[in-house]
Amino acid sequence: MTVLIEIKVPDVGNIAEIDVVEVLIQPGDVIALEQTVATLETDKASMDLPSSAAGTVQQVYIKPGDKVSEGSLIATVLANSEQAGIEETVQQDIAPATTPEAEKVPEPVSQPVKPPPEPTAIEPLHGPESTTRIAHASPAVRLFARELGVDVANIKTGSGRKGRILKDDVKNFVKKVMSEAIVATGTGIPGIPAVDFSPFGETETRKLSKIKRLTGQNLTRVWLNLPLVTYHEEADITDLEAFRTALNAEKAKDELKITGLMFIIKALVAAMQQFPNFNASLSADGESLILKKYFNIGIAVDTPNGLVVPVLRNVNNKSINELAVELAGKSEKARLGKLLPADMQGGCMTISSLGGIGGTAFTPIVNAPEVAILGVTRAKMQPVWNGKEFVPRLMLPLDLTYDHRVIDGAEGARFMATLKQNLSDIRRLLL
Ligand code: CAO
Repeated sequence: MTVLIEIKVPDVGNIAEIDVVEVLIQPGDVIALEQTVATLETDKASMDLPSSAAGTVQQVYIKPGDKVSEGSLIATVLANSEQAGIEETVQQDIAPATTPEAEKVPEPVSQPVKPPPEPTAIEPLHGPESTTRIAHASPAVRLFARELGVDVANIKTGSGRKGRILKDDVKNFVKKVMSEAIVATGTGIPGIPAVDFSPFGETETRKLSKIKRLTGQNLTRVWLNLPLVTYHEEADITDLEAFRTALNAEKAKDELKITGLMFIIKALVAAMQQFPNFNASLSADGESLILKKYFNIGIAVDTPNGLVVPVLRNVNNKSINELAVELAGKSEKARLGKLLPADMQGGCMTISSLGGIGGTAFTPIVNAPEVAILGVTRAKMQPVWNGKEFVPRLMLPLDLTYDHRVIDGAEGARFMATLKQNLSDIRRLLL
């Protein structure tokens, strides 16, 4: 015996209007029990509406774009009562279909539509774009996406009808993310995409030196891990320069000349002695500060193969002349590529001096686990107001970059004020 079954919108909670996104059946279709007949969507969820009977579709009452609510008639299905697995009882409270086609068939019988699976809540959306965007995807596709850890809201366009997201779109999204991850820096930050420069002109590709590659990795790691602040200051080194020139004038022609850097090293160590936080490293867990009782200074040296940082040890116990000889030896070794790993270990703070080249200021990157680095650029004569008049003074620009987890802004400023005083009046180094 055949019966006419009405498929209606089941209880979906107190939702007044549900959008019909897709209708998947038409009159004459033979459908199976639980087969999806339509996809409905609220502003929070998307759901597939399953058929409550197997049989032949007689009439479809909805089209995409319609608004329906609980109890709305979706379709009628002519079913064999055994096939449909239902009791042949007519439900009085359900209005029969009134179309001529419906009138031709035996008395309509209905059965409460089996509720569809729990509506799939749209996952928390990520990114500025996705917060206002509702992804159109069936629960099956959403489930598939969830199994792969994909938030469908992050898939911008689907290849289905009206931009509907299909399984293939999820697969393609995963492929894209995976390929981007390969070029990423390892921090979840997308890498810089490869660019074909050939349309713009001739190019030549040169392999980076090992030093450059390793330095690059280290600098990137520091840049991404440390909250860095750079503070700029100027020291009046007019008197220091006069003293240095006089000292060098006393030296024999073949004797090693002293550059201002040796005084900067000494003045820096004196400031570190006064501010122990600068002679420290943060423990790996970030819970404690390891304070050092020795004063080793790394000096950034420019070599044909890239930047290296030999370390001058126990600077507090060495004279300016001794430091000059040691740095000359180590920078020569560095330029010849003959530094040993031990020559570059154990630094407490680093100086990067570009003064021999030029510059007015720059922002050096801390050589972690050290907590600060001092940058130096070219000293120049400037008019300085002494309270009565402008006088020409030799001013040295200094740049201090520090790890803000360890050094507070005020502490950084005080440290630099002390360094400035030490350089402006080197008699202070005797104190
Ligand atoms: N202001 C004015 N003149 C300066 C100066 C400054 N701040 N610093 C150096 N000079 C002068 C020196 O007095 C010297 O002058 P003379 O030729 O008249 O004697 C000349 O510049 C060259 O000095 P130098 O650079 O050879 O010597 P130094 O002791 O100052 O520096 C070293 C030694 C090894 C630090 C340096 O040679 C070097 O490699 N610097 C580059 C460091 C670098 O690349 N840092 C960048 C790292 S961050 O990416």
